[in-house]
Amino acid sequence: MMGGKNLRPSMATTLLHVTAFCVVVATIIGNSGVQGSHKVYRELQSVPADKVIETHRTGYHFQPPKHWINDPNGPMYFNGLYHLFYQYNPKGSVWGNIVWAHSVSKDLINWEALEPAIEASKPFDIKGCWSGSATILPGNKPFIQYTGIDKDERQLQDFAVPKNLSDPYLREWVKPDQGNPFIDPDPSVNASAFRDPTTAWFVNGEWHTVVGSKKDMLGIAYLYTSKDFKKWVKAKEPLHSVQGTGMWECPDFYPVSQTGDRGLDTSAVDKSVKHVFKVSLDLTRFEYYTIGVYDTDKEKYIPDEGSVDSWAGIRYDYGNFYASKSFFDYKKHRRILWGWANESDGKTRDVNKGWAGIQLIPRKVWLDPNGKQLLQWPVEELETLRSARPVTLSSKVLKQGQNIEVEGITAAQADVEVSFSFQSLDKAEPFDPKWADLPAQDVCHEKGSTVPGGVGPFGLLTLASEKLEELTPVMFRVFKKGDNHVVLFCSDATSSTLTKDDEKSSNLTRDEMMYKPSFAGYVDVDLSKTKKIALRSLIDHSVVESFAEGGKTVISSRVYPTLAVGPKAHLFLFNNGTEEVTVDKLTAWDMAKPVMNVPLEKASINTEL
Ligand code: DQQ
Repeated sequence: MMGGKNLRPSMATTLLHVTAFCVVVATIIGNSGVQGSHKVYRELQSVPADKVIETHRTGYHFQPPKHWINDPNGPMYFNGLYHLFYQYNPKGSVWGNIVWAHSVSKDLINWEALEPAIEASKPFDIKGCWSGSATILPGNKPFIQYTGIDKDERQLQDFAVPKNLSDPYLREWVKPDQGNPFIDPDPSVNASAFRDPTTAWFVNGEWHTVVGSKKDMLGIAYLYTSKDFKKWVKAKEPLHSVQGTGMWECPDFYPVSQTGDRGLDTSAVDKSVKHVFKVSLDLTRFEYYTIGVYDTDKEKYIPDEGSVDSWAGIRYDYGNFYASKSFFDYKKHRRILWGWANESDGKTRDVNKGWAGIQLIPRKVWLDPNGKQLLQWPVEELETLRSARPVTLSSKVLKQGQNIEVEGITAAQADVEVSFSFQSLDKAEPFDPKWADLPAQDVCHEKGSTVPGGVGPFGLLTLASEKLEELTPVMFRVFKKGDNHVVLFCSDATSSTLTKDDEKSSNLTRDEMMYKPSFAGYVDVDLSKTKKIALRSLIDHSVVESFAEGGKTVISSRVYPTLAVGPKAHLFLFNNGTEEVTVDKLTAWDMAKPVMNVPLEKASINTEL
C-alpha cells in the first residue's frame, strides 16, 4: 500500500527546501515588536471598521461581526454549553490589541457572543493576552491557562478562573494577583518565545502542562508539573524537542484510543492508548503531528517509527489551517479539533472589508485503524444546517473532458458528499521520481485540473463561474509508482479569482497581494482493491474545506471569486483523465445560516439553559 508517507522527501532534501522556503516565509510574514508570529501593522491596529463588506463573509463558519480573529483558545464543554474563546482584535482588522473573545453554543454550530473573557489589565499581561487552553479541574472547576505579555515583552504563563461558577455562561473571568504568573520563564528559557500552554493532564500523582518554545532552531515543548495546580516546576527534560524546526507554537498533546472513534480525556493515560503530539510551526505556518507513545516514567514523548517530526511529517490539513486546539467533549465522548483559517486576500482588502479570519468547522478526530494517522470529520451537528431536500445524482459516467453541473443548489453555501469509482488503474500516469523530493503542492501546481491525465484529475469544480473563468477545483489524480499507486488530492486556488494582483509585474507589497496556492496532500489509500474514492467539500463563499476518503487527508482553501459570488456561483463534477470515472453517488445540500455570534441578550437560540 502506498500513500503520502511513502512519498515523504528525505530529511536532507526537505531541509534544503525548507531553508529556502523559510527565507520566503520570513519575508512574507516578517515580525516586528513583540516576538510573535503575526505581522504587525502598528498604524492599522486600532483603525476600526467603518463598514463590513459582506461579499466573502461565510454563511455557516464561525466569525464575529467584524474585525480580526486568530487562534481558537480554551475550547471546552461545561455544564451543558460549549465555550469557544479566540484571539480577537476589538479595534481593527489586522492583528493587535489581542483579547480572549468568548462565545457559547449548545451545538458547536449556533453561537452567541459574550463580552471578552480576558483582556490586558495586569502587570503580567499588560501587553497582550495570547493563546492558551482550558482544563476542567476536579470538582468541575474550569481553569484557563494563557500566555500574558508583560511590559518588557516577556512571555509569561498566567491563569484565569470564573468569577461566579453558578453563572451558566461563565461571563466573567478573574486573573488573581496571587499565583500569577504561574510560570515565569527561568533564565535558561527564551522569554520572547515561550507561549501557548496546553490543557493540563494528571498522571503519576501530578498535573502536567507543556509550553511551546525554541532555542535558536531547536523547537521545544517544555514540560511543567504541579501537585496542586498552583506551584509549577519545570521538568529536567522537555516532553519533546526537534532540532531545526524553530518556534513551536500552540503545541497540543492528547491520548487517542487504538480502537474505535471515541475520544479520551486528556488525563486518560495508560498503556492501551497512543498519543498525538502536534505543533504549529511558525517557520512554515503549517501544523504537523506525530503519533507515538508517552513514556510516563521518563516523562518523554516518543514518536512511533515512521511517524516523522516536523515538515517532513503529516498535517491535520494541507491548506490554510493553523494554531489549532483540541478538547475532549465529555458530552459526546469525542475529541474535537478547532483550527483558524487566515485570509489570503492581502491586508489592504482585510482593512477595507472590515474583518479577517474565520474558525473552520470543528472536526471530530480519532486514530485511523492503520494506527499511522488520524481521521477527521466535521462534527455531526453541522448536518442540522443541511436542507431537507438535497440534490442527488447517481451512476453518472464522466468521460474525459466532461463537466456536469450540479444544479438546484446554492453552490456558494453547500455541503457536498460524492463517491467516485473507475474500472481500472492501468492508465495511471507514472509518478515522476523528481516529485518524491517536492511538496505535494508543487505537483498539484504542475498538474492542475486542466492538464489531462490517465486516472484523474477528477472531482469537483467549486465556487465556479458559469463559464469557468473562476473555479477552485478539488480533485484526485492517481499515479503509478513501482508496483503501487499514489493518490494526489488537490484544492487548487490558482484560478479561484480574476483578481490579478498576485502577478510579478504588480507593484503591491507581498502582504497586499492575493495568495492563490495549489494546496495538496497525498491520500494513504490502496485503490487497487476498491477502485473507489470519496470526497466531502464544505463550500462557504470564501472557504472550501475538503475531506478525502472519510477524512484521511483534509485541505482548506480561502478564495475570493469576483464572478462566482452568491447566486452566481456554480458547482460542477469533472473528469480530465482518459479513464472514465463514475459518480456512484452525489448528495449536495444547501446550508442554512446558523445564529452566528449574536450578543447573548439578543439571541433567541438554544443557549437558554
Ligand atoms: N498567536 C498567538 C500566539 C500564538 C500565535 C498570538 C499563533 O500565542 O503563538 O495572537 O498564531
